[in-house]
Amino acid sequence: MRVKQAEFITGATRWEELPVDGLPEVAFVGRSNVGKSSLLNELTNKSGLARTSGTPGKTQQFNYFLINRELYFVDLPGYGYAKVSREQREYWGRFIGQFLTERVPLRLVIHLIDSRHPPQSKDEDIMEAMRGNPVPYVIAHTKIDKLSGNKRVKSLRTLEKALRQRAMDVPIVQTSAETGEGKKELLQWVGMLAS
Ligand SMILES: Nc1nc2c(ncn2[C@@H]2O[C@H](COP(=O)(O)OP(=O)(O)OP(=O)(O)O)[C@@H](O)[C@H]2O)c(=O)[nH]1
Ligand SMILES: [Mg+2]
Repeated sequence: MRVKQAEFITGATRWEELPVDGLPEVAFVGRSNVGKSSLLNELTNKSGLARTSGTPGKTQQFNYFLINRELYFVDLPGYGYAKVSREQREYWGRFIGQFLTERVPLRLVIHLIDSRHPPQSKDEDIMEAMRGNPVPYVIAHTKIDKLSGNKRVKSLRTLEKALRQRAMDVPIVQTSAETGEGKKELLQWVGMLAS
C-alpha cells in the first residue's frame, strides 16, 4: 500500500475515548524508546507527525492517525519504562493488554523490538498476548541501521529462536527509520492484512 494522506485525529487515554467509527486499526506496540513514533513517521513520509524523543516515555496516549481516509495507525505508549510511575506503568500495561485482545477494529499488530538486544521480558509478554490471538501479528526489528553484517544475522537468529520456542511463526521485518529500510515490506503487510 502507499500512504497518500496521514493526519492526526485523536489521543485517547481511556477506553471510552477510543474512536467508535469502526475503521480498521493497525497498532504500533513496543517498549519505550524502541522507535514506534519514528517508524510511524517514516511509513507516512511525515517526519513531525508523531512526536519522537531521545527520552523514553514520550508517547502517553493512544494516538490515532487516519491513513488515506481508510484506516488508522495507532501509536501506543511505550511499556516497561522504569521512570514512569508504577501506577502509570500498570495502567498502560492493562490498557495495552486489553486493547490487543479485545479491540474489535484491530486488524494488525506491529510489535517493535530493538534489534540491538534480545527480546526483553516485556517483549515476551506481548508475544504471549499474541500467541493464539486471531489478529495478524508482524514484528518490526528496529534500528537495524545500528547493526552491521554479522550482528544483523545474529540478532535475527536470536529473535527467531524466541519465537520458535513458542511455536510461533511470525513475519519479521528489519526496519530503520533512519534509512527507510523495511518500509516497503512493512507497508505491504499493512496493505495485505489491514486495508
Ligand atoms: N538509529 C536509529 N535511531 C532511531 C530509529 N528509530 C528511532 N530512533 C531513535 O530512538 C529514539 C526513540 O524514538 P521514538 O520514535 O520516540 O520511540 P518510541 O518507541 O515512540 O518511544 P516512546 O514514545 O517513549 O514509547 C529517538 O531518539 C529516535 O531518533 C532508527 O531506526 N534508527
Ligand atoms: Mg512514541
